[in-house]
Amino acid sequence: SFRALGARRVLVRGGGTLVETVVREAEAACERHGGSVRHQAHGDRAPADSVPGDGGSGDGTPGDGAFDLILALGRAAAPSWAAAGIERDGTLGAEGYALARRGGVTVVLADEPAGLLYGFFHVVRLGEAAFADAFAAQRHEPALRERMLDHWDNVDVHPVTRQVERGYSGGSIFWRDGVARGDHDRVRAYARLLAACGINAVAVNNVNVHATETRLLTDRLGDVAAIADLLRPYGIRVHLSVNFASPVALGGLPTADPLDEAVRSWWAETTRRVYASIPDFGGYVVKADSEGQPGPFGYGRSHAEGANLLAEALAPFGGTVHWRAFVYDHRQDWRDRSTDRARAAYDHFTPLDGLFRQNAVLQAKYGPMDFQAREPVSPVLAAMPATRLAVEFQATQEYTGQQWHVCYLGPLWSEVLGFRPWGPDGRTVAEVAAASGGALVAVSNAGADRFWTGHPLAQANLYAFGRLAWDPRLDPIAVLDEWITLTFPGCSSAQSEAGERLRGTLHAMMDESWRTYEQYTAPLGVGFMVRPGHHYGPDVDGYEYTSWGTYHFADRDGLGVDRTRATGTGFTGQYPKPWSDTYESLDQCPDELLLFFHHVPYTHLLHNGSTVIQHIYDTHFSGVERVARMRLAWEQIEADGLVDRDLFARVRDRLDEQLRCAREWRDQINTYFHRKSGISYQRCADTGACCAEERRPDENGASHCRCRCRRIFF
Ligand code: BDP
Repeated sequence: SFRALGARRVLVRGGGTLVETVVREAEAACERHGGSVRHQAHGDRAPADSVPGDGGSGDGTPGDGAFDLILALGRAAAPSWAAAGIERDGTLGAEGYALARRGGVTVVLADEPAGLLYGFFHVVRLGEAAFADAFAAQRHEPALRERMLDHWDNVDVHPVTRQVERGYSGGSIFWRDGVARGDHDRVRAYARLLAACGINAVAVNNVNVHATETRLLTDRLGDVAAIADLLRPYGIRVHLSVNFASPVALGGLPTADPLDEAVRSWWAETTRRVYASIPDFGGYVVKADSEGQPGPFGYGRSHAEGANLLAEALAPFGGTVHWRAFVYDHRQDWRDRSTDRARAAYDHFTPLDGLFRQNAVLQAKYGPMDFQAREPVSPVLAAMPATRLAVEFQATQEYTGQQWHVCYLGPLWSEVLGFRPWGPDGRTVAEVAAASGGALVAVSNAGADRFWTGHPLAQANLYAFGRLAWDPRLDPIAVLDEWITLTFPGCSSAQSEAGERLRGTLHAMMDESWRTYEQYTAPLGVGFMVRPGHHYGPDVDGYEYTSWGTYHFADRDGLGVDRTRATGTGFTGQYPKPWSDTYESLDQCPDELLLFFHHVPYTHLLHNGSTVIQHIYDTHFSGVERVARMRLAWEQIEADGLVDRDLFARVRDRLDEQLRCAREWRDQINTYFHRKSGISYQRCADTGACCAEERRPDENGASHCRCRCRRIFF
């Protein structure tokens, strides 16, 4: 929901589609409450009575003016700069804005329309605080110029992956049963939601491009253009996932070889037609030579040659190709430990650094495997200095509870974005992506569901993704707090105890929910102990003897994947120092990634003082306890009546399922490793109690056993 601006008097200066959006949004936010919006579409100056300062002391400082909020664009903003006390030094960029409050007037200034829109949403975020005390000018510009959501939506209902591949939000916003859904209000509302989060690009179809989806590029292009028309007023550009073999599938050519002249002309002409109907089309997304999708390898060509083919077609129109780095052999032999899926993206792509065209962006998942709850950061992101890079997250919770489990991913993403591959003095991943001219991308978690995301609390992931893409340095818990305030008006309207209780409950449930999920699922970074196919719930050996390259190698003596240079797959060597050495070293490797990098005995001692086996037992007990506490906490806020009844019930039902599923994880994982290792669960030597139940938090938020065994819990 958007907090109303109350009975404000708003002036919007400037013209064009996005400014009209600001006018409409401002009207919706304040008119209902007796406020008013005045729009001056043309001209450099406002009438004297409407400019702060003009109605004031006459010395150029803002007077009380006729408006509470002025949003002014470009030349039309000129009178407001000085009046608001904002230095006009340099430009604000395509999406930036300046914001100040002085003399009782809040002013948003931008050089370009998108900046005005984002500035407006900033005011909405601030709520009453935007109109309280004066504050000095602030400038805001996004760190990443492209902040994109990829929808894995099918147009047809696919026999296996259904309407939305890995979709947990009740169908697609755009498509239903083979045709465009045509629900324009819904798409418009979605655009508004995304713009308010800071997102400016959307790919509207699945990266696995099936038959009907392939045709979106040509005879079904009208459907895409219709979506583009609805997203455009909110500053969002449409992108399309395309099938690399389109020249064959659609053009009737005998080949899709990227070096073939006829293929190049086909892409050039097809792309020209796309731009004829969607002039601000963003570009293509391509999954090639991956999990059965066609690609340049089929023609003996490199991925740079493949990406450049499409980049060349898009270049005249300012479009970009997002080329996914998710390329690996999904038909491996599990007995052959010399192949390692984690190595694949680096091995394929780093030799191509510098060979991609300027409008090609290499899009790499944040980890080397596949969106697990815990993975090291992909080494590709530190090894392609001459390539534009996009970091890909998964807002849809394929491996993190499928929107049945509360799992706030802000802290995970923030860790990835803040990771420094070259050590404490080097750049962060976010800085690398930004400096390369790259992007931040997430697989969308939104759908036709009335709460957008199936689990209402999963909306926080959508919001956090947009906010962190705008500013990766934001504290994810502060971002969550923003989302809580915007989403549950009861938290802010009531300075009441009940409002504070609700806010506290949501934080208690969500702040640590990613770590809680990690606790009761696959341990210490090993990943993938999920049921094959749909990936929900535990199956320790589900993928162990398959061809997917996702193994834990547990036997009677120990578990984990040896990825060291000394004795393993050599994956640690793909990192620069210091991390290549840190991960290589059994002593230095962080506990949470131990089993990703090392095969160790069950009795291996962790830095936290526990053995691997005891840690597995303890975290699984404690993870379930935490979910039980979440469930209880939610139940307790019902009586306050600050949460919509349907929303309350939806969350409660999902917490029931989360608790059931967490117990299932605990019981299967703990039983499995008890049987494999033959080592029993250690009760506390002093009290005989279960340590997991006997915790005492220290000042760092870690919990210690009350007794002298000094076990630490996360
Ligand atoms: C995996 C998903 C699969 C996607 C693939 C991808 O299981 O559905 O197609 O990633 O990213 O996580 O292409």
